[in-house]
Amino acid sequence: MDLGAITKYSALHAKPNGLILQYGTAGFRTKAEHLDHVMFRMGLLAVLRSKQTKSTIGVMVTASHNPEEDNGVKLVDPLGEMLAPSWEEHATCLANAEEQDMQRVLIDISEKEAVNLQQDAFVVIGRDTRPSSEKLSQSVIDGVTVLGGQFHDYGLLTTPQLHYMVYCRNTGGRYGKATIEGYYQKLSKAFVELTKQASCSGDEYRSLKVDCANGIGALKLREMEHYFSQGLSVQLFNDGSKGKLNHLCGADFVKSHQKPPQGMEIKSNERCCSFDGDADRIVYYYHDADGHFHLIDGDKIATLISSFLKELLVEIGESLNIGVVQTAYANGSSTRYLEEVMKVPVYCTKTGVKHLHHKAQEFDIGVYFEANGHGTALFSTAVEMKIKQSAEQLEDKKRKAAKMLENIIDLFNQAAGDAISDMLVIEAILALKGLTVQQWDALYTDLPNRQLKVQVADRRVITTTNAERQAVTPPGLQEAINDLVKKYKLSRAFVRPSGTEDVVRVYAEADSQESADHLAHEVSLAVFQLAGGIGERPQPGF
Ligand code: 16G
Ligand code: MG
Repeated sequence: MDLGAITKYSALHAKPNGLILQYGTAGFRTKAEHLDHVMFRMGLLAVLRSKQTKSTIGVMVTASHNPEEDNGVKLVDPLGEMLAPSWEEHATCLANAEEQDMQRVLIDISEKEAVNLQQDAFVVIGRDTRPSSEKLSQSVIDGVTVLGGQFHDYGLLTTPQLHYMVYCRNTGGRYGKATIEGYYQKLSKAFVELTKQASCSGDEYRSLKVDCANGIGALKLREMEHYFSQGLSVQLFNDGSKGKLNHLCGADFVKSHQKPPQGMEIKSNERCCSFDGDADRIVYYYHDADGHFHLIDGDKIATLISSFLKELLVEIGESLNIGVVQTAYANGSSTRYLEEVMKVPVYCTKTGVKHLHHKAQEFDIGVYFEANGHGTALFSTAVEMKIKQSAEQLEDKKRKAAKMLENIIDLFNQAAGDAISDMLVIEAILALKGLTVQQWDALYTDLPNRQLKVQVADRRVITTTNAERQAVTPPGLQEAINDLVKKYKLSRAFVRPSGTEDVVRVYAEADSQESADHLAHEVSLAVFQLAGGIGERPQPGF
């Protein structure tokens, strides 16, 4: 380590005194102007992680669905996963070290993690379309180079594309080529082969409206479009040519406001979807003939995908273990449908992609989705081999199903939830099964639900267990929630401290919207009273 050079460069990316940030569920995220030192230091940390794992590490500069003025950064581990938890702690320590302590913290991390400093390091970098992203990713590069790391700057990429690049580079090209063309070709080839099998080929199945949140998804989808245009024609909205990133549009807006994005004309029964700002989430929706808006969220996406995979397995005659992973936010109707109708086992984990991803790896085929639209399907290597063999050996109908499954495996981004990849999977399944968006939506009816936020002095007073479905502290809170839930039919409620905002989140569902709204409000009051609410008491009405 050239300590002199580190000190010199670090001074050019000086940390504002007293600023404390935390590597949270999705890395660091805050106002862009506070992030320069964090970027430089994450460049340093990525080099150490790369040396330790003897693998390529990714650094993504994005703040996903946050407002345009924010930015953020996260590190991507060798197989495309989120950074290991012990390194998240290192990231927090390094980002918060005052200028004079930074070197010591860096040396501490290398010693604790037994990093061989002689080892080569390679880091790949991607960024979203925020005005601040280019300069911030340059600061990452400064950090990488001052520690002697090699790097490749991919420039503008969606978050899942960067995960894909990391995964490709660390698996000797077996997963795919680590270039943007490699990504487009791998996914499009699988998609076009799949949709060739579809007997329904009307325009209804071939066109889709996509709200790109005025973000990176628009650029990448436009580049990719002609690779798959035989199978699908996409019409892009909020493509960044005029509107502001994530403003009144995008998957997060549509999901949380339960209404269509601005800037998109929707005719009745047209299939529409929204990406978020870094294109790792997707939700679908449509207007019915009466002009009512219907949201098809991550739960219904998981249901469509896992049902289809299960049907294919039955056809091939393979009894592989398939599991669906959700969080406490999954609508109760989706869980019931999957368990009782589809007979697919469902598991619940804490919120945050890394928890779902980890759990999904336990199955031959693990499908995971958050209700907010982030998810994918993971296939174990053994399954992939088995399916490839079946596609060679089986006869006629079985062979066709095995071939489809083979294409589906290629079509999923197994390194991360990916709006583009998920979109193509969904479009292929709808075309193959001849399902309209309304028929898909009718698989089950969502229970009415409501989400609220409560301001408290310190949200850490709320601790939870049982995948966040029960509060352990403060004392009396869970008992209060239990009593409130008893008042309503088909009801359920839970509270958890947010990992990305300084608030407590409240979720309630019940047999009617009115009941869900009441229950959510009453639970908010209980949180306010028992967990140190600040500001105005929660008011009824939304
Ligand atoms: C982050 C997570 C997302 C989760 C959300 C919850 C990743 C990549 N992203 O955006 O999965 O749903 O946080 O936010 O893990 P909350 O803790 O504020 O409710
Ligand atoms: Mg995102």
